[in-house]
Amino acid sequence: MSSQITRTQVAIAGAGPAGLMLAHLLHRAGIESIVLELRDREYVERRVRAGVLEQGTVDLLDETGVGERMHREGLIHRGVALRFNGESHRIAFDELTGKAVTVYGQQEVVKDLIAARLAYGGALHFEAEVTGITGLETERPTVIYRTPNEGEARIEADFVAGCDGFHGVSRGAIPPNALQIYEREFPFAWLGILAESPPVSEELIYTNHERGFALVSMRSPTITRLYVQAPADDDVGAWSDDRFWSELRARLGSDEGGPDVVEGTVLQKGLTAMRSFVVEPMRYERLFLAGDSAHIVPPTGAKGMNLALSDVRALSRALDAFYNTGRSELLDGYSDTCLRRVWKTQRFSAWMTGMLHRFPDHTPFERHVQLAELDYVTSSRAPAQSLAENYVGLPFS
Ligand code: FAS
Ligand code: PHB
Repeated sequence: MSSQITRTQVAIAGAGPAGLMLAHLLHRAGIESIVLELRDREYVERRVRAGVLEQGTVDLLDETGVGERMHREGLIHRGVALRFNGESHRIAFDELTGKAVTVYGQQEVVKDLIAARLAYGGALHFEAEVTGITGLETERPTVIYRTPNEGEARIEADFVAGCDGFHGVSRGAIPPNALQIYEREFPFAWLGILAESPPVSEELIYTNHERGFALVSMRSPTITRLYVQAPADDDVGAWSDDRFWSELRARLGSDEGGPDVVEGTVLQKGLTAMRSFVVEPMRYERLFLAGDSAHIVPPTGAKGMNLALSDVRALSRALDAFYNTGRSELLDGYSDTCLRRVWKTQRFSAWMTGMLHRFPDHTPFERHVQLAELDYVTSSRAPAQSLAENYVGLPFS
């Protein structure tokens, strides 16, 4: 069992969007880092998750030289539709904000970042499970990890970035009395499929139907990404392909003149829990949390990945200032800077989730208020513009 010690400037736990983008940004600032990823490359490149990139995310990929395939294969969307009471209502992003979003799967962003990292020989270790982080109160914290071939090994670094997601270990390395956790569980989940079939519509449709929420999205002109609201404790095995297609058609009103659905081969099916979670602060001594290790939003606002990337954009700037000018104010302000955006994103995601889903404990009064909210948002410019400016992405601080 070797216990080699490697030294670097920044040790990064996790090779999801946050960890990979952070490593990429640090490399461009001349800062050395090592990325440790639990899974193998194929797993992380095939993991189907988010699909919508804010304008700021598109700009970040462009500015850092990893946006070429996104522009070639991504789909620019200038609006979404909200559907309720049997009618669809378009929210025109371009008219209301002058911006758009780009539909490009998270796994594609991950592939592009991995390719860039490997192209310049950046340290990126797959099947490297971080098992512990020690010495956070010292100037040389240590990340302990293990790989199938080498066994246990250690990395000593100036700083550690916890980009290992909600189920990672970095958040747990912080003493519980140093953290405040805020969370909310929603009483439902999303049952999502990826299918080989033409998109139901050119733009996304968020539907609030008596039977429940549904969302039609896509990944390409031949691959759709579709979701229906399901009970929080539901079992994916209870959803045959036929049951999913039938439920989606019912919620879209396909047989009553609503959007039609072309069924296809289901490539992936999964249940995503709906929760809001925030940990404060996002820093403990030499450890900085970024992305899902620090916060989770319900995916109704299409924010999870975008928020992760805005965290590491702030963290990379703070580390750049520290290493290249000796100033640590941005590092000291990292948590507050990120949390301002995190809480505004939590607000928007909770609002979208509350407006679009059927809540089992809603009274008839609350149901009427919910439908009135949808009516107001789709018939008045002010609330429509508020939705649009949040959906395309608030400006970075
Ligand atoms: P990630 O979870 O993406 O990455 C963390 C990485 O750390 C993973 O690769 C993991 O393998 C690794 N890791 C974990 N423990 C480790 C350890 N001990 N050692 C080393 N590595 C470790 N967002 C949306 O906007 N829209 C969606 O539709 C959507 N769907 C989702 C579906 C699911 C099932 C999940 C879980 C999330 C979904 N999200 C969605 C949110 C998602 O996109 C996240 O916001 C995004 O992946 C956040 O990126 P990271 O912070 O990098 O975390
Ligand atoms: C997706 O395409 O996966 C997607 C789009 C919008 C959301 C959530 C997920 O709000």
